[in-house]
Amino acid sequence: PLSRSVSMTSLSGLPPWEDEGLPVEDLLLFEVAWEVTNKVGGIYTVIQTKSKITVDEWGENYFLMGPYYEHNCKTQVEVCEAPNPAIKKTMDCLSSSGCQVRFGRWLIEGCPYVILFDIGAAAWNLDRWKGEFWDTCGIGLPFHDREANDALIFGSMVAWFFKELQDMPNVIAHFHEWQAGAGLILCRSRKVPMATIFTTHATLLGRYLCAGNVDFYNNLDKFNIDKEAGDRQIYHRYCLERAAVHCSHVFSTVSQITAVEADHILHRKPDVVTPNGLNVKKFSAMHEFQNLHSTNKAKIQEFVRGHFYGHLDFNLEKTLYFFIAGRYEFSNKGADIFLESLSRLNYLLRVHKSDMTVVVFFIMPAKTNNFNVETLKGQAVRKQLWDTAHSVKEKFGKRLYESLLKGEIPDMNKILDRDDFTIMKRAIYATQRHSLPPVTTHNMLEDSTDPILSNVRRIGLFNARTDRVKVVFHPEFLSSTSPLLPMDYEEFVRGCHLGVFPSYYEPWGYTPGECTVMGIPSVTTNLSGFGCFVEEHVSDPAAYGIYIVDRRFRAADESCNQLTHFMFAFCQQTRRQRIIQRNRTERLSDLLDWKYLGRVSTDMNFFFFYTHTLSETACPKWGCPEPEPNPATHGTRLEGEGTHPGRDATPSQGTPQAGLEPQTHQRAGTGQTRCATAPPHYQSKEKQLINVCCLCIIKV
Ligand code: G6P
Ligand code: 1S3
Repeated sequence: PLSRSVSMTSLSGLPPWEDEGLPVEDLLLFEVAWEVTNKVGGIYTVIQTKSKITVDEWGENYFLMGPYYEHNCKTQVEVCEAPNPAIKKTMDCLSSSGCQVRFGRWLIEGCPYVILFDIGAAAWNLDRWKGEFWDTCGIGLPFHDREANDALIFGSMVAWFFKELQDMPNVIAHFHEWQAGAGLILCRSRKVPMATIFTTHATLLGRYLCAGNVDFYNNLDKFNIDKEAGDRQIYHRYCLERAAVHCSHVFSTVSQITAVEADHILHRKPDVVTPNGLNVKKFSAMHEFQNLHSTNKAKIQEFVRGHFYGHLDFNLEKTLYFFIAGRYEFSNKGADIFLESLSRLNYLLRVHKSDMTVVVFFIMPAKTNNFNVETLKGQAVRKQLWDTAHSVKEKFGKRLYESLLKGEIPDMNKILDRDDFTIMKRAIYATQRHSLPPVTTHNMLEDSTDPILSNVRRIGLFNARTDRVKVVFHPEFLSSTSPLLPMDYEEFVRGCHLGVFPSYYEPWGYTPGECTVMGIPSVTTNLSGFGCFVEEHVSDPAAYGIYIVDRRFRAADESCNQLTHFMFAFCQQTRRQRIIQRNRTERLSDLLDWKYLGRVSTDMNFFFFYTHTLSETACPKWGCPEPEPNPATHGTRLEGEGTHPGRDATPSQGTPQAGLEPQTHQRAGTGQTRCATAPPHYQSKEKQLINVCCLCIIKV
């Protein structure tokens, strides 16, 4: 049992991990996820950004577990021997039975230890492990579902590892998402003495249902979930996910909205919500991120010069760059309403005779067959113009210099000779084109059925000269080694003006948060975990460059109008207003820092062992990190205090704005004042969590 080496009472009355007499150092924390060293989606970002604060807190006792892929390991991991003898012994035991397990340090901030399991090398066990899994929990996996089979191999190895790790008495294992779920189910069914957490970052069925154009949130309680999962041929995966949820001691998710979804779809209310954070790096000089915007925008402008060659009849100084990026889930990520709104924005800019142009980038990976010729030609033409201008400039400069040396002002009509004019004319002629600048940068394998391209055709946004909104679909993630747009994602975001993420299904959604910490305004929705979090914590998000589209209580058409209005208003801002807004946006970044949000996660882990000693007060010591208040909410008005002094002028109105107003600081009816620095959802969950964790200890 968990309590084996942990005293159940703390004489000092302090939370036990702060009582020096207790053997906290015996605790080992494992985080298990398919995306450890293996980037597929957002879970990689969660683990990678959280690792620094977790290592700071857990030191040598923290281990990540993931699948071994040779390329990932070679490029991201420094392989070494496990310093912990118990772990080494366990790994040797698995290796001697024919399984390959690697140990090393993941070369990211914090350099956490990783234990990687070679799925391919253990695949010969698959049939046996499938049989065991069936005998254990009655879940059968079809042979054709490669992902589910791999998840089972991974889970079986993880469970085997924990079973062998008998020398360590106090183990906490945190499993992420259904792909890691099999390990949890097997550990529990084999009665391995450990505490388990399961975090879902999205429900399988939720994702599928939303992608199918279902009115999801208004029908959460009405779905026949078994049937829906069966209809979509994911019943086995769904069973695996649901079993993991119910086997875990503590079940958590990343946002309140996904907590409600999980309650209906997985039939368990999460015990705690742990919002996703980021590893925020502050520049010592405030203007540094503004400079970065400028230099990175210049790189995007270079691309645009090439892509729109022959059609550059818009002013690049009056051009704004919008973008959407992420997994290519057309309606879940809101690309559908974005395109519709762009068509309306185009109309508005045209009828208002606006001199602004908007270039919109869609960065969503799809099946392609490399860059298309027209796009590559654009960059070649731009390069040729640059080379021509450069060589003429050199000649011009040399002749001017020689003339000045002789004490003469040269005749400007003669300083360039006939040849110079010829090469300049030829360069200009090369910019003629008989087609419109392409919408997509790549050869699409499913061009005729691709949802973005089909909708572009429907709304007619073909990059015509008269269009004020131009579209560039880049169906591949960005890379600084690309011959077309040589920028990595962070540089690209910094160079843009607005990120637009009008998601319908988004348990958290890192993209707008990433924009925020880089000082770039963004659009999100009240159906995304991030959007709800911001709505809860910031009193006027739009003034801080976070526009929240209402997709919950409005019809799609109304949401489109709202999004159009946000974008049109953004286009009407002056440069000065945009600069002020970026400053305000960047100021919100502390709110999203793991430094503060991480306390929810790490303290949750400690809870497994120590909850019994916590007094159920309104603000237990673990929840209130004073004297290190969250700067984003610190200084806000507490009950009975005066208002916070005004900050910058509002970009649109030029009037002073209040700071981040607390939503409420008093729990209704209780008269208890909530600590201004602790996240409210955490506070409201504390009692429930205490009960849950006490139960966990009893269960184990
Ligand atoms: C940053 C730079 C300024 C530049 C501005 C352009 O603030 O520090 O030098 O003028 O970006 O802003 P814009 O919104 O027009 O890209
Ligand atoms: C999921 O990744 P996704 O883009 O498939 O997990 C992310 C991390 O928690 C979350 O931000 C996102 O909303 C989910 O959808």
